[in-house]
Amino acid sequence: MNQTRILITGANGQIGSVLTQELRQRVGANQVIATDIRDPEQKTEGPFERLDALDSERLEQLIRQYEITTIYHLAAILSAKGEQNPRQAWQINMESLFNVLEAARSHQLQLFFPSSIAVFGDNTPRRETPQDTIMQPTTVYGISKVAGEQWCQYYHKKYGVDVRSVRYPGIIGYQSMPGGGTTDYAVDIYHKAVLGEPFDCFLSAETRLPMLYMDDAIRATIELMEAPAEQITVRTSYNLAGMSFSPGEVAAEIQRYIPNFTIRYAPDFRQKIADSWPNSIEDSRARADWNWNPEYDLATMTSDMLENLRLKYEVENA
Ligand code: AKB
Repeated sequence: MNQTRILITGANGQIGSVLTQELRQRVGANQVIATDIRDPEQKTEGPFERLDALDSERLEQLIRQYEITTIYHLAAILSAKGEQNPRQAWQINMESLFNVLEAARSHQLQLFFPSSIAVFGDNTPRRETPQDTIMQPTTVYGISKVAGEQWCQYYHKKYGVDVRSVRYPGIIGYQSMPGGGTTDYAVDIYHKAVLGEPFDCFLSAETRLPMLYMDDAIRATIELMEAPAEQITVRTSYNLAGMSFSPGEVAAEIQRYIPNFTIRYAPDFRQKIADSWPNSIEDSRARADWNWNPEYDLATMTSDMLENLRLKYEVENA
């Protein structure tokens, strides 16, 4: 059997940077090729290659050079940023997906494609949103994820590509910063709290959204990819749930540790996006097929976030 050799696109991003580290620990630093359109801010152990995910020739060259067996395709334009230039977001998200799907087909690679709760829209049932339901998204990012899921299933059915996917909710972690998403506030708020600053929230106090702690998100991704193929019954994308909370609820949880923390609400264009997304997600297929089970809730996540961010800022200021 070929040794696992992994290529990650968007490896400098919020999820990509943490996933790269975790995979390197599991399979060896040199077995994981981190790629991104920009150089990383900090050098990490293991190979890094510049790759614009739109450049199929360079992708092909790296796959051959490193004898890649698996791709995690994390490069994408997210929901809020995508609305600033919808055509460009569509082009980047779709063309880069075609590049990795084609590479997976011709080299028989395993492929991970991140979908999102953004596939749902205004007329989707909001509470406990089911796996199979109405998907009429309101953002170009959401449209690209619905189309992407369908293309993944197509490549699986037509060409036998082993492509797997989850619909990520908002991801919260202390290790990295998100960029261009609607759920980004839920990371920023912890940083401001630890720095002793007030937080201006671009969503209203009661906007409840599905969220997932980074540790759970990374574990879900790897567990899905490592599950036996016959257990994978969904080749579009799995619903995935961790917790749900609103800005008001997370602020109250933070105030248990930092009583003088303050939050002000100034909803902007992202409010409309958030209002079109589910409040909570029903993820029984992921639980049944590959034993998904989240470990963190709002309370345990908040305690871990605050502890780790305090350490991080202490080290930086030391
Ligand atoms: C975003 O807010 O755009 C992302 C997502 C939910 O996919 N975090």
